[in-house]
Amino acid sequence: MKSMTKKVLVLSLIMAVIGSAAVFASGQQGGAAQGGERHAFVFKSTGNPYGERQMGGFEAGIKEQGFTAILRAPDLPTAEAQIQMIEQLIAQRVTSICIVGNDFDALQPVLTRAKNQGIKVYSLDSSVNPASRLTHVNQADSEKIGITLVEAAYDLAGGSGEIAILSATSQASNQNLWIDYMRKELAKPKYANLNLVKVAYGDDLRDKSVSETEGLLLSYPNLKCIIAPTTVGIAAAGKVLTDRGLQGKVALTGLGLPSEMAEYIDNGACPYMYLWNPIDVGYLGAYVATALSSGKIAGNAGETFAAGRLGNYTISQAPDGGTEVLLGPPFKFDKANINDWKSVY
Ligand code: RAM
Repeated sequence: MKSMTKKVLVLSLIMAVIGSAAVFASGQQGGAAQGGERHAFVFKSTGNPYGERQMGGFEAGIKEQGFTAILRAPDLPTAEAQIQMIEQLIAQRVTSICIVGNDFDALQPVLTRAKNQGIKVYSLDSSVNPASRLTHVNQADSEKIGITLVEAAYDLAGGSGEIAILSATSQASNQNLWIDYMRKELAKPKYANLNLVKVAYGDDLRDKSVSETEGLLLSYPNLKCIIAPTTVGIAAAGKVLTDRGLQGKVALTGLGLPSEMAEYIDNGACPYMYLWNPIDVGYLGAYVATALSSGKIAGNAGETFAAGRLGNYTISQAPDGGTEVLLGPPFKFDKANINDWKSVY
């Protein structure tokens, strides 16, 4: 019995070695096209339902084109953890890497190495700097997100008073960009009586987001509104406000998943919020991957490609000097429509 197990083990070891040798050989011949393309997606961290939906959309888009999707996410949302994963993907000679960046600049050396080996590198959701990417899949116009969230806070706070932001990590480039646009908007005379007292960081971790919300309530007893431009943060804040019965006293808005926020929209803790379809963001990424690998696009502004059920897209100039593919406008969720969406994503 024991020697039988041993034989099986040895055999599977030999097969694994032959298997990896084959992958290595095909990679050396630029063989993604020969052995089937393998497209990788690296999200910010595990345990984020938004990230799971993005990865689901990516996988569906890659599979329906007949290729293999490799999905990765580190335990913690750090650049260091993503660098290790990208090193592994370079060693595996994947066809493309889609990175949801935990840092704008820190991934540049490893992503440059990937690009130099012929791997098509692009970012999605949370961008990396233009030198690190061929293009970026942007879920919605970043400036519009910033302006929209400030307008919502102004409305919910009744035009004046203290407001705070509950963000993801302090390095998350998507949240930081939205916050920059929020600050620009808040500088306008219309918002002179709205006072941004703090930007707190829950790191897209549920527990930390809960304690940061509690900290905001303790430090700022007159707080009128919390803007959470992260699905993890807004859900945590919704729970804290609900548990403390603060509906109607401290309003919550931001970017949330309908499935996680329906309860807090219904009970009034979050009168309304915004998002886009994370499944579609990932799905669009899948078509950027194959348009890059087939040479249909190189990532330059003006190039066009077809993205399956989503239709045609054109690459445009991004405000950061690189290029991007824009999915569409953010969508508003409130009591009137949340029940139609909570089972979708
Ligand atoms: C969180 C992540 C993600 C962001 C959404 C809105 O899930 O930080 O990157 O796009 O929120």
